[in-house]
Amino acid sequence: MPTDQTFSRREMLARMGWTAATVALASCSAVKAESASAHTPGPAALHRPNIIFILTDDQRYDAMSCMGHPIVKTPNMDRLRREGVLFQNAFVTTSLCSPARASFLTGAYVHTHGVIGNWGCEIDHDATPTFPRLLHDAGYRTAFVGKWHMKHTNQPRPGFDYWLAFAGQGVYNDPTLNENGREFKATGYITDLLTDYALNFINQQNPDQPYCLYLSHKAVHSPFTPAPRHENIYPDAQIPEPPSFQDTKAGKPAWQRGGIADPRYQQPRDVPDSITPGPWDPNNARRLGYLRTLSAVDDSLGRILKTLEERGELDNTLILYTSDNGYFFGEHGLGDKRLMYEESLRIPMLMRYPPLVKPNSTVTQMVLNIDVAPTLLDLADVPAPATVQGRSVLPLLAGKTAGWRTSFLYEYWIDLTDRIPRMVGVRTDGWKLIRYPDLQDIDEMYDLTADPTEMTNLAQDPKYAEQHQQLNAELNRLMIETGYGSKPIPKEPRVTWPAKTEH
Ligand SMILES: [Ca+2]
Repeated sequence: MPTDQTFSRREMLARMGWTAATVALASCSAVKAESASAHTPGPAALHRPNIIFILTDDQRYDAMSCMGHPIVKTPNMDRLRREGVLFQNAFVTTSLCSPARASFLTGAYVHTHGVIGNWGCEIDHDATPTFPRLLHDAGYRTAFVGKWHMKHTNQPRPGFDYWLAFAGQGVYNDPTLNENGREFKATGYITDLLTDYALNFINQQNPDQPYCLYLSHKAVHSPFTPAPRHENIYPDAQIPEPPSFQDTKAGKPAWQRGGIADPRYQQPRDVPDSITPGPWDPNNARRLGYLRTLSAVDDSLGRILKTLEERGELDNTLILYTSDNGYFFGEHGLGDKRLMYEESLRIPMLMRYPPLVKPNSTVTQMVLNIDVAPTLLDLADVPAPATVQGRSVLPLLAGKTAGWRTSFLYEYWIDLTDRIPRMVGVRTDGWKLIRYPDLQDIDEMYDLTADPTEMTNLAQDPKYAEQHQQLNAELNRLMIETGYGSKPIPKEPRVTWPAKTEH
């Protein structure tokens, strides 16, 4: 772990009135501390908060009422925002389920952990250890509940004391679950069931030992099946047409218009959940289903907050709420994710932990999914392994923004649908460059301040040649710095969408 992050945590603890001596004690091996005080909470237990990491699936950054969404009502997400911090510019480095999940867990870029697509790759748990496993080895009780979505098995993974999961995408109703290796058919709605098991785990914990719960929802992923109690909410909803819905792709890469010879990219609309060209439908059943499905997730968060309050441990528990990728709601005529436009790579991210987080605060720096693992390890004073490429965000919570990243690398690899090409890109605070390295096609470059809906591609505009050159150089620098290209490119699968396997 970089020294500045360790110091920042200790400085913040000191601000809270904890002396250097107690902090030093808290930094000792939790295993030793707990074995020496099995029934009396020692400094390690007191100063290492519980951690609840809640991950939703395909939730857009703005699909919360606290983000000003015109339809959806999420009172518990709003409470988390009000009592915690909003990371206003949070992104995934790859906008796709399995790769992003592996990055959350390992703190590593996709080209480092190797989970490049959704067809069943699994993390190498020894080469790129997950943060729950590291917390477990440092004395935390750990639990996984929900959607793992890498290799298509529901069997327990290393590092979890408690395991409750389904295979692959799972189903919304009456799922087959695996609890600690025992498979069974459950009855009920998935979001409520997962919450029940998560609360059971919480309620079984001993206050002497900190715990880490990773609750990974199926919702709000397709097929967007709401809980029965939410099937008819928002009866008068009129989903607004996004400003970029009528994007003609003029001036954009030819592959997006089917304009290149490569047969793979001649059906540009045939990407997952694309929207049939034509007038905007403000009552689209799929998109209404998406918003309705989110309500049970909000209920789940409310039950967790209530349980923590009842147990008296709400303020000693860090809650991090986020999503594995964004989702197009018609922007550029698209559904699904994968592309490097804002609606795809931006994610919601909220954190509540009063000792370090000011209520109703906002962090505007660019924060990534690969920052989650180092942040949670930093919080628990557990060293991050060398494979971690993200950074702890704890300094940002104390207003220490100097030296924070001003750009990041985006990567997308060939997945089940081979009609979306491999891409690399760089996003800075104000600009974005997207490159398609396998195609003879133009780049995309956007001025995010002047053109936030990314309609005008400036990559070919001579007036912006210098900007293009600078972003190219920054992209190349990031690719070298993060080791992109230092490994052989994985063999591209040739599976035509829709595939029989997961997506
Ligand atoms: Ca997803």
